[in-house]
Amino acid sequence: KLYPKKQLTVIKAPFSGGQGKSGVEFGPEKLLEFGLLDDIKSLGWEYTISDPLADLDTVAMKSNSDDTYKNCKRPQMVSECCKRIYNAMEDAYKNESLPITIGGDHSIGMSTISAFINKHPNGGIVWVDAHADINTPSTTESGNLHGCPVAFAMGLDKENWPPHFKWLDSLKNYVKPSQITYIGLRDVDQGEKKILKDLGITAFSMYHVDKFGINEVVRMAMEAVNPTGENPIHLSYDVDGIDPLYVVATGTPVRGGLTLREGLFIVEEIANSGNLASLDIVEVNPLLATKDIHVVDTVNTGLSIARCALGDTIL
Ligand code: 5AB
Ligand code: MN
Ligand code: MN
Ligand code: MN
Repeated sequence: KLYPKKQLTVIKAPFSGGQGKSGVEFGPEKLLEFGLLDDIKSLGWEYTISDPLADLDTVAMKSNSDDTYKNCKRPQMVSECCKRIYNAMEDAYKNESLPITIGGDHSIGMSTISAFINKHPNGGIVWVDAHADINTPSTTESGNLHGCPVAFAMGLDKENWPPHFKWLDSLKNYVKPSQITYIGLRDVDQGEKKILKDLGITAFSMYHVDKFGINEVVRMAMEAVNPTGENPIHLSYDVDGIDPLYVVATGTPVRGGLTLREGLFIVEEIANSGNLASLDIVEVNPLLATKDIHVVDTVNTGLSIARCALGDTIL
């Protein structure tokens, strides 16, 4: 058992520099305001809170910076914040405390999956998302680093990395193509399709969910990244993997996504396996809603993901 003491660390990542819209930096506060800590307690877990960006004014950093490198936007602040989150993850693992990183935009995934793979070199990553987030500095058209975290954690296209990412380059392990799988894809850029294909990464799009059903897709995904059934799993959950019917308040919604139940089933199955080592819940943007109910739906979806991950069951 990975966490017999049922201790976890909530890592706050109120960060929006990986993309252009404002508001996603309020994701962590909203999840807390809607009762994340009460949910954790009522499921019998002890928590500590880690706030590695507390002394940074990331909003000011973002608006003041003309920090770009080639096509990549704000590499300096993304790198600085990701490095802090990497260290916070490392501390949590050291204390045998399950890290739950709450965002914030998905650029921070480069640090959470890197920390995971350096703690558990044989671990597997499940990335739930409408997007593959595997653009490199050469393929990204938007220049938004929340579309690139997987490529950085895999060490792809290093020749064109902004120099700020040296610390990532010096880590012992990169994520290998066999160590990551996707569920929920439906908006993948041409350059990303080529990378997924060339590297032979196992990916389950919405087509596969429709064709095989979510139960079989989760089984195949787990088999791909954890063939023995005994390795730790990191779950990186972009709430835009779920359909915008349920998750309106997010920066890059794409129609035709997972139903709420499909989205939660993935988490229930991974929790059931007993192998969940760490979790990210990202891209909740409470400012991107025209009605209060949109915020309520989206934040509650994030809370449901957390509860399922901690072993909550319907019966
Ligand atoms: B998210 C896009 N592929 O690179 C790009 O929300 C979208 O973390 C990225 O999944 C979406 O800008 C990033 C077009
Ligand atoms: Mn996404
Ligand atoms: Mn994402
Ligand atoms: Mn998004």
